[in-house]
Amino acid sequence: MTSYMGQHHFDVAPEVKAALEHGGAVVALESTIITHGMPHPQNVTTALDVESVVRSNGAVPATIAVIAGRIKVGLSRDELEWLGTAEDVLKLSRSDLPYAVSANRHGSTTVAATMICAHRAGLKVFATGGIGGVHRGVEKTMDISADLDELAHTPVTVICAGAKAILDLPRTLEYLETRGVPVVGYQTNRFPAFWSRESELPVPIRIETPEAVADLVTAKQELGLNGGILVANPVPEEDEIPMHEMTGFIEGALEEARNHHVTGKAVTPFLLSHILEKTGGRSLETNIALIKNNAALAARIATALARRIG
Ligand code: PSU
Ligand code: MN
Repeated sequence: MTSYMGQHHFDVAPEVKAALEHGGAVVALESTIITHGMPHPQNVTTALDVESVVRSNGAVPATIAVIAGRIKVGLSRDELEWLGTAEDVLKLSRSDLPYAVSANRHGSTTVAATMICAHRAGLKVFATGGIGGVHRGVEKTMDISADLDELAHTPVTVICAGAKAILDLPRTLEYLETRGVPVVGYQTNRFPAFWSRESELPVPIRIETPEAVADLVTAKQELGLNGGILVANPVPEEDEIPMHEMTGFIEGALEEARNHHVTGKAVTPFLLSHILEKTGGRSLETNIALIKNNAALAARIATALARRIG
């Protein structure tokens, strides 16, 4: 395999290494969703199911996390299960990653940190649930997820179900446009809102097939334009919670967060678990369904890309 910066901090799983060496399709998966996004045991079963969805769509999964300061690209089943209940696991974004490495800490990687590690190891496609974005009330808090700047910098294609509807979606899209990130609606004209298939926002680019997404990735690279691409893939119809049903839950969660003075990194996990409780678990079912749906599409895009590169 080609060498890359900071390589001695990485442990790439043998199966992932072999796939990369043969120009095979690999899909990166994040781990914050396991440690901070879902309760146990659904976090572990979902992580394992998502890996099998990637496999059944022709690619090798590589879940990324930091264990005792080592950046793991591809977790074993034991590591994944351990992560599902482990304590003292930091939520790592770009700003936290070097500390977790230097201090031999455990950490789960957000979209931003997963993109960095994936890119270093040579992975080009990454599936997640929903990216972080511009938070509502940004005029007061300045809370903008580092996921957005990472998309501007790092050449990885991220497949998501849009941004979580707890965010300020119009500002999230504006920010991505400013930072030069192509935002693709996969078979949709509207930016999906995570639990719901549609927001009222038009999506800048509509693409119909994994091959056409691979064409876009290739053209961006050929033009020497840095940074990633965001592919927004709506949750399947039978699993969605329509926006008008979500609005009340979202507003309730935001108010609770304000009452509890929740700030910084804790905001997203707090809102997700509050919504899970108030929807009686329905939001979790939707979350699980959309991640699997994204994993399948990511594997098909990775396969289309591998065919032309490999
Ligand atoms: N999507 C989910 N659940 C999650 C996240 C995304 O379905 O837990 C995580 C991702 O790791 C994302 C992070 O990068 O939330 C964003 O956190 P913040 O808003 O603090 O940047
Ligand atoms: Mn934040």
